[in-house]
Formats: sequence, structure tokens, C-alpha cells
Amino acid sequence: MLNTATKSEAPGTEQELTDGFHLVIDALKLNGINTIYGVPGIPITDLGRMMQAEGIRVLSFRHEQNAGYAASIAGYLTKKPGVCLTVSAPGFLNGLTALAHATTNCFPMILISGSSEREIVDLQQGDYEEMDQLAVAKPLCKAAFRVLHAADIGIGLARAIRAAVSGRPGGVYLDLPAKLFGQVMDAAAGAKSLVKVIDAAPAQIPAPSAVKRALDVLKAAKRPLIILGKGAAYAQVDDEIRAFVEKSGAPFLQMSMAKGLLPDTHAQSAGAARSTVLKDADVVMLIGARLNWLLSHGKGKTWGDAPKKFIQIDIEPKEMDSNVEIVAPVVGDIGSCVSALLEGMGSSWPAAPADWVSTVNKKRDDNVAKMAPKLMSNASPMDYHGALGALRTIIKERPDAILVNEGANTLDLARGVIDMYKPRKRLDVGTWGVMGIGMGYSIAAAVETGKPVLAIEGDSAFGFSGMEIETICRYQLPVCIVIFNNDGIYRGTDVNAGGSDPATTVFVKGSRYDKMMEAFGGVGINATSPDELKRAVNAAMDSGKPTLINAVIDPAAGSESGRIGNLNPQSVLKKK
Ligand SMILES: Cc1ncc(C[n+]2csc(CCOP(=O)(O)OP(=O)(O)O)c2C)c(N)n1
Ligand SMILES: [Mg+2]
Repeated sequence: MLNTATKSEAPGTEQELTDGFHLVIDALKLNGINTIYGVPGIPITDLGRMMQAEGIRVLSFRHEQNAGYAASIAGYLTKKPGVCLTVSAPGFLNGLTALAHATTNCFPMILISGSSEREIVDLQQGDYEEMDQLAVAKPLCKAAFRVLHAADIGIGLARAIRAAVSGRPGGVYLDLPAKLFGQVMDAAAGAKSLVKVIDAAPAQIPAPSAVKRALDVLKAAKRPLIILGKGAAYAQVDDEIRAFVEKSGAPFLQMSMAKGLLPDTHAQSAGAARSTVLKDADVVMLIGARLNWLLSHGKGKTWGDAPKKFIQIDIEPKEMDSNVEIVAPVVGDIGSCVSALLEGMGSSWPAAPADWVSTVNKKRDDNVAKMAPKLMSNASPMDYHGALGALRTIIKERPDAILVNEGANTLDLARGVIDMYKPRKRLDVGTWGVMGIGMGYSIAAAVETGKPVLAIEGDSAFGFSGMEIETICRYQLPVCIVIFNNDGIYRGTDVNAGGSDPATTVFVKGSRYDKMMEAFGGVGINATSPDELKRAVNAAMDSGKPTLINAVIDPAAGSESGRIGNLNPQSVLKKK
């Protein structure tokens, strides 16, 4: 039912009217966008109220950055653009980090911000929250649009949706000036101006010659390796990907957020033999994974001296040859590409070379065996492995739960230790290694999937979005947050070499984050051993009550920057 109002034009005549507020709402609903993440204020407070009245779910956050991260991951999980709604200038800027993050990570998202009066902004006359938001947003997203006339709202939203989800997905900015909302137009003309986007992300079929070239290279491999990225997880063609990987027989690696696309415990998984397969493989097929810093750009020490041929499957043609030569580029959407590859393999595809497979499997099994005793550690205060050993069992027993993870040691070690069993269940810091996604991701994951969420958070990482625990309690979401509290960033033991202030990486010692949760009516627990931790998480997951567990970790247990300390620049001067 479209929104209308009646207005008497002249005695005896009545005209059905609509306005900008209602056209925005009708356009969103027409395109199946039923959930909005945002923070209210001028000029969008009433818009939020009217959205609620019209049956759209509006989740109101404490800071726009967290609402933005929520929208970004909603886009990843649903393949529909996640929408974040903010006020002008400062609210817009707070949401912008998440929009840039969505673009970098290829998540479809639309940031809709109210903005101030164009006439005053453009003459720089000092309007309330004055800023040329469109210009600021442009370099940080895939596309940016502004709507000035109510009659263009339908087209504006249609363009934003298409830009966000088609081709390589990303962030889109939609600028809605305050005056637009009150603009009135004839209701029938308004209804006609709306656009339902048909086939928003059209299939992109790969060229048959590209598919053949890729299969020829793969077939000739002596030491093949398949790397699955989060683009492969995003595609939601899990069965086809599994069939392709299994038919190839090749060892596979899954990038952080692709973990679980195939179970990490799969016979072909080389997750625990990563350094061996990267060094020794002779043919590497990338599926929805980019050769960026996370894969050491496809060259250097990590990749060893053995010559390599890369096959890459990606929807973005410009991705090819971005770091090293790609001998067999396959451009298209992952679903179409993987189906074409599978078909092209036919019925007599040879098994992967047995000596390579057994070498990789042996290395993997040795490494898994080496780690096993560490995961049994019952030390108190806990070390990372002891605490993660307990959480690993919980995910094994509850494979449908969604795991959100951020921190340095807390991230890198959890990624290695906790096996994932189902696709799109692991949500983490992504391409930038950004801190602050934790609570926004947890909220959106719970809202979009209805599944329980376990957020494993470094104490520093948690601080970036911690106030949203009030939001979690307000909406009564099934989120259990475990804070790995080691008194600081990387470690809680640093000392200031030059004065009496605390070192830059340490926090108040012995903090009790669990008490924060109690302030909002949630469950707060202090856990000092893996057994206590396991009991508390299981209780939270069973009850579905918002819970925060302060897991006390040995402040000396972590290492600088987790697993990526090598990226820190070094001073040429000796340390005093
Ligand atoms: C937005 C942002 N700011 C700063 C950083 C730098 N940084 C990387 S990890 C980290 C926090 C690590 O500490 P914690 O979350 O407590 O994890 P721990 O290693 O102690 O387990 C910070 C601040 C970042 N990645 N992103
Ligand atoms: Mg810490």
C-alpha cells in the first residue's frame, strides 16, 4: 500500500498527495529493503519514525560507525545492500568509515545521509552541519548520488541499489537534502516514479575459451592449490564450489571469512599446512580471493622459489595481473564461473597427484598434532590457546552459531584454532584489519540470520564499539561477547620508557568489562579458567540472553601485533 495524503485544492476538488519522506519509504519497501541501521537526528528523525510505522525495522545505534558496519555485513550476509541512515556532516562522517570499509571488502551497502540546504552549503554560508557530503563521499565509495526532487527518489534509489550489488559489490552513498523530505507531489505520479530493480546483479558468464584455458593449466599441475576468498563465500553457491574442489582433488586454503565454505576439517583442507602449500604449489587457483597483502601479493619469501602459475576467478577484470601475472584469468560471477569449470572437467578428470596430496596432508596432520596439547591448557590466568581450546569445542558443537572476531592476538590465534563448519559463519576484520566491527557485526548477524552470535573480542578491539552493548540489550539480541582481557593492546605488560604515564599499549589492569553489561540488564560473567569460560558461553548460547564474559588472559601471553608484527617499521636507531 503506497503512502498518500489528501489535500483540498479548491472547494469541491481533492488531490491525493505524497511527499519525500513517504516516497523514500515506498521505494525501499518496493525493493525489499526492510531493515535500516542508523542513528536519528535532524533531518532524518521523522523518517525513522515513519519507517517504523510502515513496518520497516529500524535499529537505532549509539554511534553511526557501528550502524555502518552493521549495514556492511548485512549486505555480505544477504546479497542485498545493507542500509545505514545518518544525519548530516558529523553523522555522515561517522558512517563514512564503514562505507569505505564496505567498498574495500566488496560488501554491498548504501549509506543514506540527510544533508543541509544546498544553497547555503554551496555558498559556504555556515549552515547547520554544513558540508558538501557528496564530494567528500565520492572517492571513498563505488558510486555517489544526490536527489534534489521528490520525483527522482525512485530513480535515485534504483541507481544506488544497482551500483551496490552489480559487478563487484561495494559501498554507495545517497545524499538526501533536508528539503527533499517535505517536498509534495501528486500521489499517483509519485507511485509511478518508483522503480523496482529487476535483476540487480545480473549473471556474468565467463568466456568458454577462458574456462578451457584455466582447466588446461589446472590439469597440468603437479602441485595444485585452490584458495577460496570471501568473494566465494559471498556468492552463495556453496554446493557448486564444494563439488568443484572435491572433483579437482587439490588441497585448498580458505581465507579468513571463507573458512567453513568447506568444513575446515575436510580431507583436502590445507589450513594447517599454509606455509608449505604457498611455498611449494606450482599452480594456484584463486576463487574470489585477491592477491593483496593478506596473500603477500603473490610473491616474495612466503611464496618460495618454485615457479608458479596463477589462475584467477573474479568478477572484476581489473583485478587480473594486479600483483603478478595471471596466466588464466576467468572473469565472471563466481557461480557462473564455477559451474562452467565443473562442467568443463567432464567425467574423467584425473585425481590430484598423490605424492603432493600426501605430503600436504602429513604436514597438516603434524601441525594439528603439535597444537593439540596447547589447546588443553587449563592455566589460570588463561593463555590464548587454553581459552580458545574451550571456544573451539563450542563452535564444533554449535556449527550454526555466527562467530564475530577482532583483535590482534585474539584474532590471529582464534582464526587458526577455531574450525568452522558452515559457510558465512565467520565474520571478522576483513581486508583492512580494522578494529571496531565487533558489536555492529554482531547486531546485524543476529538480526539478519536469527542465529546465536559469539563475539570473540580483544579488550582493545571491543572498546571501539563497546557502547553498543546497550543496543544489544535494548533489542534483546542473542549475542554472547567474550572479551580476551589481557590488560591492553597485544600485551598488558608494556612500560613507558620516558615518564610516569602508562605505556601507550596498556589499559587499566584487572578491568571488569562484565560489569558494563550489568548496567544495561545483560548478563555479566568473570571467567578465570577455560572450564568457567566454557560453562558461561554454553549458558549464554542456551539462554539467548545478551551476555558479556570477561575472560582473564595472562597479560604477558600475547605478541606484538599478533601474527603480523613483521609489518611494523623499524627504527634505525638502537633502542636505549
Ligand atoms: C581502526 C583501527 N585502529 C587501530 C588499529 C591498530 N590495532 C590493530 S590490533 C589493535 C588492538 C589489539 O589489541 P586487542 O584487541 O586487545 O587484542 P590482543 O592482541 O591484546 O589480543 C589495534 C589498536 C586498527 N587495526 N584499526
Ligand atoms: Mg588485548
